[in-house]
Amino acid sequence: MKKITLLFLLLTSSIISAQTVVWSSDSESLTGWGASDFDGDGNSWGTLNSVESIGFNTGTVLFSESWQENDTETGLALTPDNRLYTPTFFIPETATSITFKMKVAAAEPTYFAEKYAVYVYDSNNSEAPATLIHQETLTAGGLNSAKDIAVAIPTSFANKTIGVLIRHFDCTDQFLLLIDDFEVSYTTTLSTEDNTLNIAGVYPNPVKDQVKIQTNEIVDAVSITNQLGQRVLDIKKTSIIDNTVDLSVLDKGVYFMNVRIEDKSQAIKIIKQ
Ligand SMILES: [Ca+2]
Ligand SMILES: [Ca+2]
Repeated sequence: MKKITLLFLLLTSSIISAQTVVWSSDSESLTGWGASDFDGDGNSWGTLNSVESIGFNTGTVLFSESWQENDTETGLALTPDNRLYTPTFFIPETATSITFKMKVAAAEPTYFAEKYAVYVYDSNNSEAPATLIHQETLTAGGLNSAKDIAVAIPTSFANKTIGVLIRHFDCTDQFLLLIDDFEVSYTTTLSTEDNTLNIAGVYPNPVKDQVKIQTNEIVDAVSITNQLGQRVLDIKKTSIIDNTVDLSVLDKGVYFMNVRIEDKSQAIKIIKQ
């Protein structure tokens, strides 16, 4: 019974609003990113592999240190102010809510008190101060401690090209702050004049080969773009049967599926296995 209610709610909300992922990254490509060693100690953000045991997905994560191993017994306590800048992206004027997500953890089960903050800034206005949207000191670390955070970006950033700044600071003598799986999305409220569809999603997602687009309308075309925005696959109407398309030729990874019905389109994030 609970399940039916939830499904109903999901369907209802998909009719009222549509969510678009404007940018996401699993840290595999750092094109467009920037890092700054603001405290000037020679240590800044870097990449690290194989931290699945902490709760991250396979592949690269980004790290910043508050302690470093050396040949003394106590190691070297650092006082980081390491700043990481995401690529910038445009949020349309029609956005009614904007959300930033990432996965975060401290690497060490005992020395976990890493402090970080997340800011948003207008990339075309260097005079404007960055807006703080989140900060915390982690209260756990090590095995399976990675957690997802989702924070609102003020809608005053709509109709602007914005960037996100992640700062590791105001902590010392712990170990590593780890972050990964970033996403910025926005919601627009649909009206009949909107150029957006209200497709509920695709199934299954993650996808191995065949995937069905969940809409009652007839899909006219599908194109697939990778995370760099490059178009990697075009599927014409004649190859779309019962709103189902074959993605078996795609390599594993994260893509956006752009679904077109008449003159409207919608992008849906998919994971290819
Ligand atoms: Ca990753
Ligand atoms: Ca530093």
